[in-house]
Amino acid sequence: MNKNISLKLLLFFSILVSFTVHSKERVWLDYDLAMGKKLADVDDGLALISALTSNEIEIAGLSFGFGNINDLQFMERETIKILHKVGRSELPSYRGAEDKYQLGRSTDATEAIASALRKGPLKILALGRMTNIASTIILHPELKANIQEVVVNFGRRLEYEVGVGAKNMIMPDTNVDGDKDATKVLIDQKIPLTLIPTELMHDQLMNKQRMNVLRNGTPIARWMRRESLIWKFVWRIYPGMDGFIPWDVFVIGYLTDPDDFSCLSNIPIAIQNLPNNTIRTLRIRKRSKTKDFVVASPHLQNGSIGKYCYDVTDDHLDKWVFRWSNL
Ligand SMILES: [Ca+2]
Repeated sequence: MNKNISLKLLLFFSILVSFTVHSKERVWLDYDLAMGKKLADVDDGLALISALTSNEIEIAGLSFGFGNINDLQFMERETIKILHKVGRSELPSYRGAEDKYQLGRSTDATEAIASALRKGPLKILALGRMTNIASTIILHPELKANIQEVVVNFGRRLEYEVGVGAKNMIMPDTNVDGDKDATKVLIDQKIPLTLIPTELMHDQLMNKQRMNVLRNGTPIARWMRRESLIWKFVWRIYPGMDGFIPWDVFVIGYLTDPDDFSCLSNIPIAIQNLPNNTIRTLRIRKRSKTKDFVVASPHLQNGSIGKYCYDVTDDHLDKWVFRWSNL
């Protein structure tokens, strides 16, 4: 090859590499990992694996706290197991709040998030209760400006709500209900929230067909399927569907495949007390007549301004299943 052409090619590839590196999103991941515990939701596990193996994301740090389960020692152990499986053992993970009464208290998680915020603007994917993020804001209010966006799996429209299945069952937003005060801190402090609600993913199920793709995949894919089988069975019993919604995975997808998402930008978000139409779950036997919901609507007079994503392309979950099957 002529020297001139090689030099030009070299220049082209260095620009390409530098563009790729700089276009990566700097992201903090806070979660409530329960994958591996019997009869517990597996979505945080699937989401964590997805984030750790996505080229589009630069993980600035990991933290966890109570939520799906309250056993933080278990979460620590399972995080280490997952990091090892996907070849990211170098990443530390930090322990956060053990319950909602620790809101405002300093933990390893709050200090690690603060330290990442001091280094520059950061997007936070908050997959569990808002406690760790809210506590960081309470303890280090001067760092608020560096929170570019907090992407969460909760919220609904003020005017109507979309449920799951043929009976349109309305799921409770456990990430809000589990620590309402922490959610309120984020809204009161006008943190830019992006809501990834049930409306967007209500028909995207990890069904038999998708589970079969994992069965024919790599050892990691087969392990992910094995870990998810009991949870799929739980959904078969109640709410009686072939498959489960892998909620938190869509929060990761919002960053890795933004073009798949349809969202309303600059929309007011607030907490409102509305008639309670959510389904009963194993944890919630008694249901109050009204309930606080995080709602988005152009008709809200006050609240913080954020984003409400209401739809995702039909093949979005298939993309994830394909990626997982090749891990
Ligand atoms: Ca979660």
